[in-house]
Amino acid sequence: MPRTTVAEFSVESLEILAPDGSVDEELEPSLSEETLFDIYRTMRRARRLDERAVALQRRGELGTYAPGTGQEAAQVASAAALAEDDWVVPAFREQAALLTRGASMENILAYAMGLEEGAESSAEDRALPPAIPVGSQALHAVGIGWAQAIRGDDTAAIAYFGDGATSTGDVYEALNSAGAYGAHTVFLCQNNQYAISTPRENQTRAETLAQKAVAAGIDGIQVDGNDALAVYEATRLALERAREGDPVLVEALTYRRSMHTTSDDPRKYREEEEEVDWDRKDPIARFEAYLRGRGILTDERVEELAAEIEAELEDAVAGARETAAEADPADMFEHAYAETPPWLERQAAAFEGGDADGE
Ligand SMILES: Cc1ncc(C[n+]2csc(CCOP(=O)(O)OP(=O)(O)O)c2C)c(N)n1
Repeated sequence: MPRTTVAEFSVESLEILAPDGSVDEELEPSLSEETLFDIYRTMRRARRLDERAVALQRRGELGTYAPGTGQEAAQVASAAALAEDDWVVPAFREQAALLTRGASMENILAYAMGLEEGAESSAEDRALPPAIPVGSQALHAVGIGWAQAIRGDDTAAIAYFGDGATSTGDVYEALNSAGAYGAHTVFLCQNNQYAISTPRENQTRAETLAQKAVAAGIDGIQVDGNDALAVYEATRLALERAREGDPVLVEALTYRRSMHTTSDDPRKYREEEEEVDWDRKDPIARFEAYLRGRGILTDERVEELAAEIEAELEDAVAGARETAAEADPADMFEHAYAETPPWLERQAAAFEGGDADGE
């Protein structure tokens, strides 16, 4: 039997806005000025929220926090492409996507303070609570997308995860089952170049992460994740396909400009030069240059917006602090089980009695 090529593949990459903000007019999506401004506004809100959250953590007011700084276009522009009745399935760095979805800064901060109340609006916003086990949420999004396929709904689910997650069994299984079941699922991989201290090059020998779709028989595309227009367009098209039962993997090339979490120091494993290089490709600066070029943004509007965001942030911090002050620490025993197992009851009783070790 002769040797023949039985399968070949290629991976496309999409960029619409160059780092200097100039646009490829042939590819430019026709978005209203209002939508464009909303995307910019939410990116700015997300960045300030990150800055404030890290400062609050340093003061001991927040638990561990994972900033999405640098990934605002990948998150906001993709979430902006969703329809209201689509579902969002986030990991732990998706504050920007959740803000786009309608979550309040106050709830996000409350959640980061360890308060369950912070996740309460999730169901209304059609967003699952953040998944901490890396990659697990990709399967949840397939479950939702499969249900949508069975029901014949014209909706989709989007799973957010990182480059590191693409090495997990859960993500491989999710990609494969989405293809096999025709799930209405879009996989939005934010390749931010690091999984804690593991650089992308050590993660896999695959040339792109988008090509991981190929073995699952589904479409994969790479997109400049710091280009809000390209992310929007790639996600919009992916969602269109997913609603028809053709799942898509989108690899958004971006950079985690800040720390992995507030317990990490990136200087231990990466060079300043690399960070400076990516600073030049900042997604907000690039989008701002484009909007200024189109006359949608002026100095005045940018200043007004900055003041609005500060006011929103102040209210959010005050609200989250108030919720935290009223919270009963014993609530931590309440949410994991429908019926509290005896060993947890013993711990709760010991906690109430002042014996924090619980045994
Ligand atoms: C199953 C599992 N293993 C390990 C961890 C510890 N952990 C937390 S984040 C992380 C790296 C995730 O990297 P990536 O998927 O690239 O996402 P990013 O943090 O860059 O957003 C690891 C290993 C975890 N949360 N879950």
